[in-house]
Amino acid sequence: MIAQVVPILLAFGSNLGDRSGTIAAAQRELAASAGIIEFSPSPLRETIALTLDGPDETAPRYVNGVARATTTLSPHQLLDLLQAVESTHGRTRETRWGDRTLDIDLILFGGRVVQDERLTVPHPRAFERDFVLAPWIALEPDAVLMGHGRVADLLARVGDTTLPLSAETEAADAAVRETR
Ligand code: A4P
Ligand code: MG
Repeated sequence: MIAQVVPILLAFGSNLGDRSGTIAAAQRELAASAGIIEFSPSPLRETIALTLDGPDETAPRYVNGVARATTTLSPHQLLDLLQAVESTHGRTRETRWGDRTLDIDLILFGGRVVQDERLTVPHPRAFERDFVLAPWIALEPDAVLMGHGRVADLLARVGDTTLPLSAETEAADAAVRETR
């Protein structure tokens, strides 16, 4: 049987350590993984931490990006792979929406709807998050989020507070990289 190749959208976030280096390494690992065929990452953006109490300017800023890919994996096999890559990069889970070295979310899995105790796809909060929508539109200007419409319209509605990576961000991440 020939495995079906499904287009997916992944979202990456990091606000601890070498944020941009961690995301780039995770993307290289995923692109080279069995069951991942094509892989195209978006530019990265610097974003204000969204916590359970709302945006927190005092929390470490995130670096966020998305990637388009195609896969022959099932949604749950893909989630296992994403969580394995998160673990490789020191992801721990203490607080929901807490600071993290690496978070990888599955935003879309073809046109599939998945709803069980481990996985909700399409990602239920992507439509209201500038840190997902802004890098996505940079990669795919005509993107549509299943169930919510054009990404450009969604981003206009929520407002874009994301920034391009600054020289300071790149320098701070590089400084962490050198201490490894
Ligand atoms: N899970 C269910 N559906 C999915 C999916 N579509 N993709 C389950 C990935 N995982 C999914 O996730 C908790 C559980 O969600 C997983 O075990 C998986 O089975 P987690 O990564 O352990 O915890 P989390 O990320 O803290 O929780 P949650 O609710 O997924 O958080 P979000 O919605 O991902 O938000 N601020 C900025 N600026 N940038 C960010 O990237 N990210 C978050 C996390 C909060 N604030 C942020 C950012
Ligand atoms: Mg997550």
